[in-house]
Amino acid sequence: MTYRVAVVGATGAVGREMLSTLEEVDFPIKDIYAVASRKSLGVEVSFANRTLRCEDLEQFDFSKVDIVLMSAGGDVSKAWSEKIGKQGPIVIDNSSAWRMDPDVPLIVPEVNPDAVWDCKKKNIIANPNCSTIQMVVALKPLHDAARIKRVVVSTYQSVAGAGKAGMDELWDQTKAVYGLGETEPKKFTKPIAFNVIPHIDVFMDDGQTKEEWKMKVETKKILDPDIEVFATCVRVPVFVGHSESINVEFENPLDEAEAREILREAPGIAVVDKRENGGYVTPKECVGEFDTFISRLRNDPSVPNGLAFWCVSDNLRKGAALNAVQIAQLLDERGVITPVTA
Ligand code: 11C
Repeated sequence: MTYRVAVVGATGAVGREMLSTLEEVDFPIKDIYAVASRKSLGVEVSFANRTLRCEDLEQFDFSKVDIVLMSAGGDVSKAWSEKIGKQGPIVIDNSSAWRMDPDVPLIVPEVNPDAVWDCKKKNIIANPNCSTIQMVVALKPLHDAARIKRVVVSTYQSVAGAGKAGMDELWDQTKAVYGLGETEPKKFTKPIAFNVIPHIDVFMDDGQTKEEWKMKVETKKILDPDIEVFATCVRVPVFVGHSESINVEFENPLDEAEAREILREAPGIAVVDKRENGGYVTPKECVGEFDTFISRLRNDPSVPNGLAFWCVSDNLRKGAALNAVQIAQLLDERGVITPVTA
């Protein structure tokens, strides 16, 4: 079985990662199309050893594809995903537009693959927020073992989460320290170079930010509505790779040694936890990797059945493009779509 795939938002950081990840995992592709807004018409992007010319989203005939990987932002997705789904293909959308829609499954393949069948109502599957994805990959096997009651998480999120503009701003402000480049914050609210900013996405009425809210509601939808999550999300001057300090309170006892063994066996996870200088993973080392890395595992004796760990992942890969491509692989493995070209 081979599929006709369109990547919408193909010129963006995640769109390009989607194309390279499709190639890397050797997704069975019959035809591939790069689609973008009119201003990117004709822009060339690479796929395997080919060059694709971007086609105009407004003019593209979506009835000729089976799967659409969409990374064009929430507004474009709101305007287009449902219309595209009605033309036949399944849209795997990377924005927050559809995540909490009860008729749209929110999927991390290691955690809730069976939800894939729920995509038929709108032909849309939502890709979760990057900071949620890496956390639930780590929480799922632990929840199966000892039932999680509550999670307290603090994030250290890279500027790649804010797109190319975020990466450019860190680069420019860093150069400005040496007298080159701009210092003025544009994408972020305060200088990001040599600083940390405890604010991602908009503020909500209760004082939490939307990024913090997303970690809570998305974890409930993907993993278990009974799990309580409290998040503090922070932007740090790292180009790519989100890190998280996660504290978990379980219903039942789970020793750190048991947890380590469970995580070692779990899909999509690599445990690097040596309790010596450098025996842990930092975001720099996870760039380009597919796994979510777990380090610094230890019992947390300050609460009953507490466990703490450090969790790092490439936010453009597992946090976005790779998870979307793994959802496409799930559609293939489970036979959810039958391509016309089969
Ligand atoms: C960030 N997590 O690091 C965000 C980026 O809801 O898909 C992704 C936002 C989203 O800024």
